[in-house]
Amino acid sequence: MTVTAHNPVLPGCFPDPSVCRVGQDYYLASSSFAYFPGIPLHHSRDLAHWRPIGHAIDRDGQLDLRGVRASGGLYAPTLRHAAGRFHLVCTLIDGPGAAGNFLVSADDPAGDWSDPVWLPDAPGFDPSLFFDDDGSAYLLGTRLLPGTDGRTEVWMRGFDVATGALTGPDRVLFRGALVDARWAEGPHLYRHDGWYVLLLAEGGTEYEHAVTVARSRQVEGPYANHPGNPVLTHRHLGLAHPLSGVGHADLVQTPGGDWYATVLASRMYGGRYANLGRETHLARVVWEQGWPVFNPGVGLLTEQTEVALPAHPWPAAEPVDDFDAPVLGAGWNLLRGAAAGAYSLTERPGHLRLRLLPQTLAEQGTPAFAGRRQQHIDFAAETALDFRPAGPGECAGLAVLQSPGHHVTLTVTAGADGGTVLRLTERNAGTETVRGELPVRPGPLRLGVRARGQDYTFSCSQSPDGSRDVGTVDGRFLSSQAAGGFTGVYLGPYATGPAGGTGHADYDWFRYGPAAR
Ligand code: 6LW
Repeated sequence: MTVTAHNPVLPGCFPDPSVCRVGQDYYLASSSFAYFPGIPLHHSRDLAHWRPIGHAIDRDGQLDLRGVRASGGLYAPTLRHAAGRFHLVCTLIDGPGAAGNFLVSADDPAGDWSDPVWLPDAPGFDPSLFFDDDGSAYLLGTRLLPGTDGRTEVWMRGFDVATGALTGPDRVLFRGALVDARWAEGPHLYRHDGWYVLLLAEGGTEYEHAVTVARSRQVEGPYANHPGNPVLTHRHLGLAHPLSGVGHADLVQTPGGDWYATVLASRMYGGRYANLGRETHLARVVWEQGWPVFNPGVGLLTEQTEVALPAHPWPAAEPVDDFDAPVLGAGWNLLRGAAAGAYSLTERPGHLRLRLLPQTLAEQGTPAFAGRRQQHIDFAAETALDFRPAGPGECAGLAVLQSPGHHVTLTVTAGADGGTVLRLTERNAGTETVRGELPVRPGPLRLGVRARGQDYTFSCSQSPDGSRDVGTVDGRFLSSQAAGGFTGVYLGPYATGPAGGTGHADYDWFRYGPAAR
C-alpha cells in the first residue's frame, strides 16, 4: 500500500512548509508574506495529496498587514499539535501595529484560530515549537548576530503555550554547521532514538540553501554538528540544475513509523528564474547512526516520492470560480488585508465587483486586486469582465504580479481619442512600458493570459471580433531572482481609478488551469 507523491506536492508559492500529524491526518502551514488571508493551511491523509482547509490569519483585527513590504509580512510558520490543540508560531515582519513573533492556537486547524499572542521576549524570526515527551514545551528561534552579514544563532527557551510566557534561561543551541555559515535559520527540534535532533535551513533561501542537522542527548544541548552536513542540498549541482534552493525542511512520522520531510525548492526555467516561487516538495527520510538521511541512495529531491501510506486523493480543484458564493474562495489572496469596500460578491450576485480604488499595484497599499498563485509553468487563465471606463485613469482587467516594481497589467481604459482601449503594460524595475494596445468596445469582454515557459501571452475576446492577442511579455523579470523578495507570481482581477471616484468593474467568472504544450 503505497502512494506516489508527485513533486512539488504543493505547486506555486508555498514556502517554508511546516508539517505535523494528528492520528492519520497531516497538516501543513506555509508563508504568505503580504497576502491576506495569511498562513495557508493544507490537509492530507497520504502526504501526496493536499487540500486547502483555510488560513491561520483570516479575519480583520487578528493582525495588521497594512503597508508591509511585498516580501515582508508573514514568514516561516511552525505548526505543531499538543494536548488536543494546534499551535502555530510565526513572525510578522513590518506592519503598523504589533509585529515580531506571535502564537495562534486552534482546536481545529480549519479554524477558528485565536487572535495572536505577541511574544515580545522572543527575538528574531523563524520561531519553532517543541513539545518534549514529558510535556515540557520550548520555543526556538533564529536571531541575527549583530554586525554580521547574515550570521545567526538558534536560541531556545521554555514556553507556556497557554499564556505565551517564555520561561527559564535563553540558551544558544547552534550557530550553523559550517565555518562562516550564513542564515542558519528555520530551526525544528525532534526526538529520535534518545537524541534531540535539531534540523536547520542554512545558506540563505537561494542557490546555497541547505538542510543541516545537529543533535544532543539533552534538550538544552550542547548540540553536536553532524560531520556530514549538509544532509540535503542542491547547491553542489551547478547553476544550470533545474531544481534549486533546496532547504527549510520539517519532518513527520507516519503511524507505521516511516519518516518524511516537507522541504522547499524552486523550479528554474528559461534560465535561472523561478516564477512559481519556492514550492513544497516531499522527501523520504531514514535514520542511520542516529542521523536523518534524505532520499537515501539518491541524496537529492526527486520528481516522485513513494509514500508508505494508502492513497487518499481529494476531488480535483474547480478550474472555474463563478463568483456565485457570497465570500471569496480560499484560493484568492488580497494584498495587505481587505481594503474597506474594495470588493463585493453580493452587489451584483454571481459577480466579483472590484471598486476602482486609487491604490495601484505599484504602491505598498491595499489595491483592488484578487490574486491566485501561478501553480504551473504552462497555464491558461481567462476572465469575463464587464467594465465601462467613465473617465481617464479608470482601468480594470487582469494583473500578473510579482511585486510593486515588477508586474504586468492588461486593462480596459479610456483611450486618447475618447474611445476605449485594452492596454498591456509591463512594469519592470519600476519602469512602465506599453507592450500592446487594442481598441475595444465598452462592456463585456474576455481577457486571457497564457504562459508557455517564460512567454506570457495576453489576449482579448469580444464578439464579433473573436480572440485577439494583445502581446507577449518575457516573464523572467517576474521571478524573485530578477525582482528580489521571497514570493512567486500571483495573477487575477485588478482595477484602479482616480481618487474620489466611485466606479467599479464586474467579473462574471475566472478560470485557471494547466496548459498542455
Ligand atoms: C524565512 C526563512 C527562509 O524566514 O526564507 O527559506 C524566509 N527560508 O526561513 C522567508 O520565507
